[in-house]
Amino acid sequence: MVAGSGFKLPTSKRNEAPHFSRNQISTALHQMAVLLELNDANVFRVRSYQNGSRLIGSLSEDIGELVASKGIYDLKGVGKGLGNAISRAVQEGEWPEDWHEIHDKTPAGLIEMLGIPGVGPKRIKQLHETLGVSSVSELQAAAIDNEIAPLSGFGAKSQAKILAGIDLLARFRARRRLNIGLHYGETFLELIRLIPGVIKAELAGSARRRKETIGDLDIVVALDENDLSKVTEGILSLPGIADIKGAGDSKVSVILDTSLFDGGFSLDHLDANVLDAIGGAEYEQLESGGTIDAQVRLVPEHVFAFTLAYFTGSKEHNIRMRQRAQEMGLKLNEFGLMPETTLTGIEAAARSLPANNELDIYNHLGLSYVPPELREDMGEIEAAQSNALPDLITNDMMRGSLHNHTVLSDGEATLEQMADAARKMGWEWLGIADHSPTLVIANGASADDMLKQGDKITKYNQSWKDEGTDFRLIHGVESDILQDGKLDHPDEVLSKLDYVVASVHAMGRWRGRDEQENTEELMKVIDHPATTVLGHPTGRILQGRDGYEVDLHGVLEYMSEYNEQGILKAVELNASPYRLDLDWRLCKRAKELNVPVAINPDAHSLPGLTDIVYGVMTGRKGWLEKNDVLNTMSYEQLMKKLEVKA
Ligand code: DGT
Ligand code: CA
Ligand code: ZN
Repeated sequence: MVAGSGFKLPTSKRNEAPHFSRNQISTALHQMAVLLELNDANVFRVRSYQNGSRLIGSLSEDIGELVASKGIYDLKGVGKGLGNAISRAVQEGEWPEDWHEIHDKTPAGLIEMLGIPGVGPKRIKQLHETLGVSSVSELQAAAIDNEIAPLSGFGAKSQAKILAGIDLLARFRARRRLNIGLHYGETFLELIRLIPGVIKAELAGSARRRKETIGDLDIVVALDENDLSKVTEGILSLPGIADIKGAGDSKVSVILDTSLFDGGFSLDHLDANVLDAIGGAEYEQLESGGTIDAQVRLVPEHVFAFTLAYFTGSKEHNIRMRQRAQEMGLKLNEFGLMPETTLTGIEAAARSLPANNELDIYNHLGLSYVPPELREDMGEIEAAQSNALPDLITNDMMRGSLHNHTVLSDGEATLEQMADAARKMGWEWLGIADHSPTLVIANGASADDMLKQGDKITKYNQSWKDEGTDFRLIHGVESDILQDGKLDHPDEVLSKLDYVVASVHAMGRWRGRDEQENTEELMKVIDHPATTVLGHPTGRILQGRDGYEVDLHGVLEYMSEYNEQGILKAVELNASPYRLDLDWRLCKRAKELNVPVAINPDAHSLPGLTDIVYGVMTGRKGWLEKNDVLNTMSYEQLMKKLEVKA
């Protein structure tokens, strides 16, 4: 079980004061405030815990010193009683008896209900008292039976919102987006690597394979067997562990929460449209209270490569690998690659062929090394047999990107700031494609303003050329796809631009239609002479909403005909970790069809540009090589390609 399966008062892992960190105290106070509210406590009391939590959470001083100096009593709103409780917790590691009581008596289901976006303690208390619901599933049943709408202060709208919130919570709990999973995984991994006795440690599982969403984290650690208990203890005392699910000889299972991160958790940059699609501010609340499971496997160094390969998966890839081993009279598992033996587990491993790294394992099986991203049984085994694996793109091959926004539409940074940031990333060119007028919510720019932006770009490019600076801006637009596959802006305006990213934004219309209608309309868009790039082709928001129905195979085939004639029709791989659209499974298809892929961060801010890394990860997963993507081209090469229009 993840997120919000109940509150717990922390127990001290130290022999001396301070027994708890600033974060732990702040969290305990916050949780107490919630429990008090659920239990009908006096509002002033609730507020003092809330205040205390906020004040302590934002302290710059050390909590131990603040308690020792009695400064804790000077914090505004922290009364004597609360000050005493905090002091005792920090100095002696003990919590007040009534804090324990309230934790014990509050049903875990009510706390679980707090995880539903938009449902606070007050409403939960009311729902619990009037309808007797004590869990998320009971609440869901009540909403479906229309029992919530008639309650005072609720209504049909609130009821629908509760159902939507339950749905969001369920999706959020099941899997987490790649960027979030990696944030937890890499932070935890770095801490594990610092533990004395750890020889090496790597991320495995779907995170290492760069899947678009992650179920749980898998980490493999190599150690000397004599250090096993020391390392296990070291892992269990790391920050960020909300709960320990198990700790055996070779495996530690924990639940991580956001206290893993120094300075807390923030969603940083997020385009408003995307945020809206994943639940708005309530989504942010979900993430900051989120958790993720992590499995850490502890193995002797000579077994490490086998365990890493096994837990990297995928399961489908492993099955193929095991079959291949069998055909060679060998047995492959997480402990080794052995001639058939009756021994099992780690004992059998003593008979294993040696492997210092995964390359050795692949070579034993007559295969070339398969990069983790490709291990999905999507043809990689066959390719590894005949030395035909792709030479995958890397971050440092990227020379620019085409789809980015400025303050002219809904971006946060100016043209100058975006150009500057792109140059600092080592890029040679940057494409600016602000929104078109129909997209009012994204402050779409008028033709006039956009053409003025173009004049500015021409001027900057000239001055960079004059001073010998190897950087250029490229001027495009993100044109909304309108009714009947028409583009936003008159043709004569579009023809003045270097390129056009054509994107679906009116998702309602597209999601209300069938696959064939949508596919045909996209083909019309492709036919438009101005269309250069098909933006976020399905409109999906990972963990937010499904894309509209469309036959992308058909669309890609259609695009390939244009490319065959030398007319560029590229497909976007939107690099935002919320989209990763074109899906990696279809990147491979685009490559086979010679449809160029444009990896686009769709940046709405300076940090947004760095999302390119998720596009590169996904592109690698989709088998993309240097010549398959536009981002690896020089400015001159790209401009030459953009000049040819139908
Ligand atoms: P996830 O966590 O759902 O995002 O996906 P994975 O791929 O991380 O899957 P997970 O965590 O269940 O297991 C990690 C790897 O362990 C998986 O990719 C392959 C390996 N593995 C797990 N169970 C099996 C199994 O039953 N058979 C085989 N061959 N491999 C398995
Ligand atoms: Ca996993
Ligand atoms: Zn955009």
